[in-house]
Amino acid sequence: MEDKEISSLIRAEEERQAETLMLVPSENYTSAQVREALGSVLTNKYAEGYPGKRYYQGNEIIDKIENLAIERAKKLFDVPFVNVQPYSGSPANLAVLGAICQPGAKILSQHLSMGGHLSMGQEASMTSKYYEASYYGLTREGDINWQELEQQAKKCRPKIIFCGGTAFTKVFDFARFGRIADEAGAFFVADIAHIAGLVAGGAHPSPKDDAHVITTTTHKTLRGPRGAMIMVTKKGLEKEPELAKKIDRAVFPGLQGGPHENQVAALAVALKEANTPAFQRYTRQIVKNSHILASELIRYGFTLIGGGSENHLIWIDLTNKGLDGWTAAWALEAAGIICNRQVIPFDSNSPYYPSGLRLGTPAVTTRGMGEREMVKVGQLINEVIECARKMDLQDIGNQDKEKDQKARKRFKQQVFKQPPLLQIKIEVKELCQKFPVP
Ligand code: DSN
Repeated sequence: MEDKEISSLIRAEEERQAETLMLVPSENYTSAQVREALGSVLTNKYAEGYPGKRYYQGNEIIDKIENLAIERAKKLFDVPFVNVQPYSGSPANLAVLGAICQPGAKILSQHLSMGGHLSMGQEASMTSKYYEASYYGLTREGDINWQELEQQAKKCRPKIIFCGGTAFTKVFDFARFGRIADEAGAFFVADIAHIAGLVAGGAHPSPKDDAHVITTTTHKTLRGPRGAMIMVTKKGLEKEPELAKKIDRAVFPGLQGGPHENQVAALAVALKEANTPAFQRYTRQIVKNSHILASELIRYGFTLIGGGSENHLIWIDLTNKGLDGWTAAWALEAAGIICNRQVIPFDSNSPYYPSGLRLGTPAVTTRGMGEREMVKVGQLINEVIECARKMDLQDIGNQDKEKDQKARKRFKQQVFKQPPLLQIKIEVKELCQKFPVP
């Protein structure tokens, strides 16, 4: 590449990804083929509209690509309709809201602090300005609070009940969501962004018989490019025969302009990769790895929301460790372990300095790591947290903002110089070298 600054930064990021443990549960390593399609000439083309009905000339080949992506998605998820154009997960959920609801309509979703997603009517999201959202949460054990969900559904008679979001460690009971939505006369929209790969690979049940609409991003467990899809199920078309058309219209021209056809082509590649026995094995291994890592962390005295992990995701409540998610996440980064901090149910801290951490196994499993490595990763995480606990944490979390910020600045300066963390970083690098990024 001619642009030396950008090319050296891309190389540096490539190195960072290769030498650290990618434990953010929503991240993954795409195949070279996915990236080839993403970086192709397809990015040069405008294609507003849908296959066979474009507003620009020169779309004969683009139509074939988009049709392939649609057909592959329909086959993989066994649904009658898919829109592959949403730029990402939030616009996909907004398009569904636009297709089904009038402004001011009532919706019901998992609260942000309980693992729900912003785009489902959370206070900080614009969706809460256009739709009247109510929420349900989790129990202290990390289950869906079914009682609250049922009461809310009866009380507010929402147009949509969303399930899914960014943090949930159990298998979703889609049938129960479906029944509650049916009783309330609502559309059940299952956002499977996190678990789409697990669903495709058979490592998690599918919502196709219970939900009316399924939304998903395409870059998490599904291992495709950044992007999203909206699917309408048979049940959805029975409830509202025009639903597919409404979804198409809501995506374009309702919300978006020209689709990113390079992204659509890369998605088609990922969908083909996902429809293989190797991918099915991969998704089963993700779940196995997550279960083992969770069990190891419990053995080290970590409190896990949900008491373990039934999918790809581990949600740690750090309260008993005496440090917050921000502090732990920086210490882990200093040791080459990348995860993200996360609010926990009933958190008394803010989302920016929450009490929890979120980890996941999709990316390390892509590298070929298995049970033995998860035991090692658990040990390293514990060593990092033990080291961080011994550091100077005074005034971190102080109500006096100035004192808190000063203490956090000091911690960040010190954490990258801690000899035990530097030693763990070397161990992490050695482990990563044995499992190169494919
Ligand atoms: N940012 C995504 C995640 O990490 O779960 C959700 O949008």
